[in-house]
Amino acid sequence: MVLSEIIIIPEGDVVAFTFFIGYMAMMAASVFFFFERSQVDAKWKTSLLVSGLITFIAAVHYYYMKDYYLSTGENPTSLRYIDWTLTVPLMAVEFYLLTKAAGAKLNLLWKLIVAAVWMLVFGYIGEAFNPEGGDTTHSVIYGVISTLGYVYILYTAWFGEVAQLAKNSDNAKVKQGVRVLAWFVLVGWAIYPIGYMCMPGGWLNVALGWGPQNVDLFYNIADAINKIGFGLVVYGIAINSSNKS
Ligand SMILES: *C/C=C(C)/C=C/C=C(C)/C=C/C1=C(C)CCCC1(C)C
Repeated sequence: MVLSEIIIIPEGDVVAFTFFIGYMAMMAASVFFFFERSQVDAKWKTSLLVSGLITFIAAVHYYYMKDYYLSTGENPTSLRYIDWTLTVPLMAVEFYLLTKAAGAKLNLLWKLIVAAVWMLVFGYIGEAFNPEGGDTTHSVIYGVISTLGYVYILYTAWFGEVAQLAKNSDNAKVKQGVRVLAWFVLVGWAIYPIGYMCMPGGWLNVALGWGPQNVDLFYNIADAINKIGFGLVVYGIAINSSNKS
């Protein structure tokens, strides 16, 4: 019989620590969102289901990412981007579900998903194929192309269709909630490019000497804020506009 190795957190390894905490937090959040579905009106149950799926998918990826990081000491780039490619479109679904009652059409959802996939595919190319030796050209070019997708989503949430629909919504909670989610996209999502720039040769790596382990540190912090926080905002809207006790 082969006993699997015991995985421990090396003392002082902050990144490993955030992988473990991230895993547990995503798990706990999923349980919370799934159970709380029974407390909201029927029309909000899908939104809570999606919140729970986002954190659950992340929890499974964190389970594998922490092992990958502990056994190789490297960034689990592929796992990270698979996670995001599933969860960021689900966040677009949250925007769509919130604004649907105010008239959102399916093509809004598709535009957000295409922008998200654009952002992530080019980000992945920038990160996974970053040449060794500190040449910045590659990561800058793909980082900029990726940012176009990000800016599109940001624009849609603040001024474009999502913002307009929320404005027309007759539910004050939806109005407020969409505004809060737009802040998440502006501030919470902006943490990711900061992590990206800590890659070898990245601007923050070169200018401030922030090493590549900070890529995961920023991504883990950002994921906790954005996935759990975003879900809690949706939960807040749902519970406050439900008639159930
Ligand atoms: C749950 C995961 C989320 C919300 C992931 C969001 C990821 C981003 C907003 C990533 C953005 C990037 C850029 C804007 C440029 C550099 C490359 C990325 C992919 C890190």
